[in-house]
This record gives sequence, structure tokens and C-alpha cells, in this order.
Amino acid sequence: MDLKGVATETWLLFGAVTATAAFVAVALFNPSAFDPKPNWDVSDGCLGGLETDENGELIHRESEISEHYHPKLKITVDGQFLGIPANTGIDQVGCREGMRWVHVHSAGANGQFTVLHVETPSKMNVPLGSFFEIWERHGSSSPALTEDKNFDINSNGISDWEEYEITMTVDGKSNTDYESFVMEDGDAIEITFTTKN
Ligand SMILES: [Ca+2]
Repeated sequence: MDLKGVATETWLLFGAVTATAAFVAVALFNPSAFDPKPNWDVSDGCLGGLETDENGELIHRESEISEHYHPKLKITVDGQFLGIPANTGIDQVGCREGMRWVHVHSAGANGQFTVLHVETPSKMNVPLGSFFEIWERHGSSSPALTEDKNFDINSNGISDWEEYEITMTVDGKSNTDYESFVMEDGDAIEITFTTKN
């Protein structure tokens, strides 16, 4: 092995170590740098071809779907369970006879999680907030998202960040992505709103 070769290997090794250290540093100090980027167009998606199955439940034609998974959501406002209505996102304004790419079939029982159905034509980064945009179209008093994509649980057009202390956990662990949190299968998302004094 000649000296020139050793030098090159040393530099390569040095470069690799530096790159690894930089990666670890970013991961430690700014973990959100690696979070998937939310795709906000999701809330406008609409699955057509709604039909009734043998059990009388509304279903869609499977052919349109490549992804179908189920995060679940539970919301508490000032200590009170806030139910998510059955069929939220189904046959709604702008998607009649169809279903939004994030929707609900059965409502969760009092105090329980409600299962969200995420059904998209391809793999997408579906943010939690997209469900609030869909929920907003369910009725004029439904929880919403402001234009700045902040929670608006009381549908008054004012960001809930001004009105409430908000905490969120996913599978019991604190999470600070809130509206932008990209949902994955099985995520148990719990949000608590407490009116500021
Ligand atoms: Ca509000």
C-alpha cells in the first residue's frame, strides 16, 4: 500500500465520519427535519362509486384504492369527550355519493377512540389536520381547521392555539406535530383542549 492510497482512504474515512456525525447531530437536535412532509391536498380527494354492500353499509369500489389503513382519534375538550360523528366525510358537500380519502364509518363510543379510514389512490403523507378540513364540511358547527391550518375545534374561525392549551399524544407519547402529524396505520392519536384562563 503506497502512501497516496493511505491518504485517500484516510480522507474517505474522515468524510464518512463527518457525514455520520452531522446526520446524528441533526437527528438529535432537529428530529422534525426527517419527518415526512404533509400532503394537504388529501382533504379534497373524493372516492366515487359509493354503493351499498350486503350488510347495508356504504362502501366504495376497491379498484380506486391502493392504500387503506386505520389511525384512530380521540378528542377531549375541557374534560368532555368530543365524539366524531359516524359517516363523517361520506356523501358530503363536494363529494356527493362518494367518500373523502379520510372518513369515518362508525363513531367511537363515549370516551373511546374513533377509527379513521384513510383510503388513498397512492401512498400519501396524510396529515391529521386534513381530517379536520373534511370534518368541517360535515356541518356549520363541526370542528374545523383555520386557513392557517390551525385547529378550530369550536368552529369560531379563531385559532384554538389562542383559546386553548393543547396537548397531543400518539400511542401515549407526547407529539408536537399536531395538525401536520402524518398519520400511519394503528396510530392512537389523543388530543386534549383546555380553555385558557
Ligand atoms: Ca377556535
